[in-house]
Amino acid sequence: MADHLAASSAYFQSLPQARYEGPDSDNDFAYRYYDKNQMVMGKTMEEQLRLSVCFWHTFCWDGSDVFGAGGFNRPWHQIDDPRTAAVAKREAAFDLFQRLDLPFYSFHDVDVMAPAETAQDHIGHMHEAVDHLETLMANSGRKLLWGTANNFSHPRYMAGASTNPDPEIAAFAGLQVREALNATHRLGGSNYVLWGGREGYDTILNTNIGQELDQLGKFLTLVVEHKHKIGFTGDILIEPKPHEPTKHQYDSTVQTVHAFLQRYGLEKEVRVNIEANHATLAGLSFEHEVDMAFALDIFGSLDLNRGDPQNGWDTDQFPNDLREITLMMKSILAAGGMKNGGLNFDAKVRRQSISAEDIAQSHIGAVDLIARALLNAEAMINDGRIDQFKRQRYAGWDKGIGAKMLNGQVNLDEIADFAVAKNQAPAPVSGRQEWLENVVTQLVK
Ligand code: XUL
Ligand code: CO
Repeated sequence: MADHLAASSAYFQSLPQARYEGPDSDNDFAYRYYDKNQMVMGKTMEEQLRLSVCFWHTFCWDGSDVFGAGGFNRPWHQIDDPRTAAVAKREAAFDLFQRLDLPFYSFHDVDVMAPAETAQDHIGHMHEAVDHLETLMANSGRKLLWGTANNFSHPRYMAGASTNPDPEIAAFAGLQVREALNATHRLGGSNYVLWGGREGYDTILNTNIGQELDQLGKFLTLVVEHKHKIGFTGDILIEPKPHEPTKHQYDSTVQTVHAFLQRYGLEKEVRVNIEANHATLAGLSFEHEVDMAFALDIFGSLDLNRGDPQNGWDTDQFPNDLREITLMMKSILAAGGMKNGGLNFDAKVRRQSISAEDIAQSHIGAVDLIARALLNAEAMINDGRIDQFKRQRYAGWDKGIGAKMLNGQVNLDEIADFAVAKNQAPAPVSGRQEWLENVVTQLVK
């Protein structure tokens, strides 16, 4: 065991410190574009991007999939005593955060603590973990982007957490959320996330949908009340996903989440954490979900992992599509930038990428991609052609009959009378999609 402990602390030590070396660097561990101090639209890159490493894929996953065992053999997984193993994992994690020099991290309760079956043990092990995290954060200067409770992995949640037919299971979920929210508050987290992995159904034959929606709405109301009770000033975020592991998940898209929040009077209290691959699974683009969240004023934060175009499941891959991420970054910059949110890598290396170097290089490559996307987005805003075209396209609504319609100053008869008085068919105008796509191609570098 002493060997595994020593190996855990040494696991990332062979990796050099990642730092900015510019586009001409030939160092695989250097940033070519992410210069954390470079100013972009009034903030440093570090402040604009608020990049975050996740605990679960990076330090908890052992490489297993539904067909086979894991081959990562991380040393902290070889330690027999679960509480010592949790200490070793947390220490290795903070070593990596510093080697990558990324400012934030994110966790589920069960990622950072020793496993617990009973409520008492859950509380005890979680407090032990939070004490340690507090020290590690103070010593390293790293910050918490968000915390969450894993209310989907344990078999007790197979029929849901707050949407479970058994209220005692919902109460256990309540315990986990209270502890995770208290921990997030204590650690100065910017957000608290709820992803309802089992809050849906596998078949309607055994599911009372109306009842489950009310349970979910009530549970979320209690979470919001608790946030105010303890004085947590970060945002509560729901992470939409249409399905997987359930056949259907209630929080399926940004728009369905918004409608749900409105139904339970929570639309001013809860925002969304949008994940790229979840948008793909819903048959939507990442930019669509981001723009929709801004349009509905519920944008919160982002999980940046992509899917695979040939696979219909959540592959959680690091982003590599510069065009897609540029358009997404442009929406964020245009809306005034991140507030409490950030860019979280809810992403994992492939099962064959078994080394510490793979973990480092997956992050370094994705960070550089995002930095390039940020610079492209700035160029796109300064270029102005796309925004100018969009403004021009809707200019008719600023005056005359358009403004009256929007402001509710005319009824349907008056609109119809206006059309009759005009006495001519309105002329169609080109939407210029190809030209707009050409502009994007010119600016994505
Ligand atoms: C699952 C997923 C989760 C959430 C946090 O698809 O994205 O990891 O981000 O529970
Ligand atoms: Co996610």
